[in-house]
Amino acid sequence: MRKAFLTFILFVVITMNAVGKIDKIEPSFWYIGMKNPKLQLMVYGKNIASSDVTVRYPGVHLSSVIKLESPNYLLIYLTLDKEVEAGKVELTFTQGKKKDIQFYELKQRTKKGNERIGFDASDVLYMLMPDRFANGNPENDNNKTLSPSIADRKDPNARHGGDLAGIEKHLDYFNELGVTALWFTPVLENNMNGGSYHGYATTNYYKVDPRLGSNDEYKTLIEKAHDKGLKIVMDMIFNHCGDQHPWLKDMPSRDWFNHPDYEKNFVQTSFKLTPHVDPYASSQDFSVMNDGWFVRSMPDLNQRNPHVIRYLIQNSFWWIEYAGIDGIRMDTYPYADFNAMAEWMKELN
Ligand SMILES: [Ca+2]
Ligand SMILES: [Ca+2]
Repeated sequence: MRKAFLTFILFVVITMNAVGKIDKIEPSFWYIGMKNPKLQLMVYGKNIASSDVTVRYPGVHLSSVIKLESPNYLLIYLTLDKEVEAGKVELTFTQGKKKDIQFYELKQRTKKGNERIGFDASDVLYMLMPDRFANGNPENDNNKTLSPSIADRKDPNARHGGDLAGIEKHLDYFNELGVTALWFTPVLENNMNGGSYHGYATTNYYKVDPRLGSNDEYKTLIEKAHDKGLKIVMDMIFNHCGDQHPWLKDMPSRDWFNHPDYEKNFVQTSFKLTPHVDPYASSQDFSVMNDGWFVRSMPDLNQRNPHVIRYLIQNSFWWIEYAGIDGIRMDTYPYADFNAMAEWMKELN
């Protein structure tokens, strides 16, 4: 009884001293030796914005801490010295007397940027939709934690159970065809009501959809494809995310999205791209095309917000470093901000 009471007291003390729970930090880890020494960390957690942050690690400096309009996000900008070593950076979050220490991992890169070849006009690119190509693992077809939770091949709008395991089983087939590169429609989580089997409504930029496989399976598949002389092109979308992404329910700031008052005043893109090339186009026509939402379930990200484009650019680098992708196919490119996309290309080059 006494022991149980002491355990209870200890638990209360520990709980009282912890900062409101940190749900996650994106990217979940990073790499040393990157050309850009700056690193943005997006911290998610209830009332996390009221924390003070300190950083302790040789060669890692705190540049700024940005509080957004929502109290549930915090952006931490770090600067990494050239000589910084791989290891775990100590991040301390303090709210009054409460403290939470997180260890943020910096990893070694496996390849330098100029060792990556990319793909070009000499490649034969085969496009496939992972959900519809081959079902290599029936066990991941249904997932109660995700919507839609059940695969149904009779419903054209449902998921059909195809996955990364199915692609892996058919790598020889691509060799026989003479294909040299594979472009999958997006593999990231689409926890969306309705037909998201195509993958173009991202709800987590750092996680492969579990109905297709895990992050590890994606990485392994790419390694196996490389062994067979096949490159992998990752499909990315900077223009929009899915409306079930936590950012829409709890907007980091109103300017995170274009037309944030979508519930009262929904603006859809005109899908007319001529304002890009017409020197006499009206700014109104350009704005409707560029800032209108692709569809109601795909909120339009505001890449003019420097924090948004930084998040997205880092996401590209993370997948290159983590999974070893050979190229990127960018979806809805002309619908995203022109200057921000140019920044992405220049940095990636
Ligand atoms: Ca499956
Ligand atoms: Ca847009």
